[in-house]
Amino acid sequence: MVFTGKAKRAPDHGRSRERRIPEQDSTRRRNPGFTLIEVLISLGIGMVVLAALYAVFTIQSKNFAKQEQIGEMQQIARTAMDSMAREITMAGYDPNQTTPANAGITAASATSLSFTSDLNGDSDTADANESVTYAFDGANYRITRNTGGGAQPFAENIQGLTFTYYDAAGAVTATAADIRRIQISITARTAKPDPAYSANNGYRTYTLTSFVTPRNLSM
Ligand SMILES: [Ca+2]
Repeated sequence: MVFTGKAKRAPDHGRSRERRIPEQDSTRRRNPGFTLIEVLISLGIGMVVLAALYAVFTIQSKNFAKQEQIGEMQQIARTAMDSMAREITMAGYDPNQTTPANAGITAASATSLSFTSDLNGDSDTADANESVTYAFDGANYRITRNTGGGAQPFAENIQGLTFTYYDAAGAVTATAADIRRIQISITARTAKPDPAYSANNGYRTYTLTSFVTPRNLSM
């Protein structure tokens, strides 16, 4: 009987525990989720974070586009300078001295240079690329190259091209026959204006200067 009595009490303890669980559930029901204000605040914070991320992305995107434009501009200037300097170095090349082609500089101004060479050594300057004119086309922002078939675009997005000529004594000269050394100055500009850049109507520029001494001109 004693055992039975204890046995009856044990289930009682079990019931009292079972009663606590529903009490805990009812406590949870008092906080069923987020209130409207909490949701609105969370959304507001989310929007602020998104706006900040978008701002950072926009700045980086603009910066990348700017760097890309600057890189392209510098590349154009360097390529144009390399190519021009290499060809101008050949001005006056006249290998057949028995019957010379009389190659040399034929016209020289601040924005244009014409020269001849006898590249194939047949005593004339009438073959391909033997008579060349480089000129600045300011209206179209480009350098043109003319080998007899008309001026062709040589480099685009160019804001300036300046030739300066020096004689054997190192003095500036305008006489074609006296020219021994040529200074080439190319100013390239970005393909598109940047609204964030106030100078020069938004076009950034890059200037390259190089000296060429065509050794055949002294002969
Ligand atoms: Ca020739």
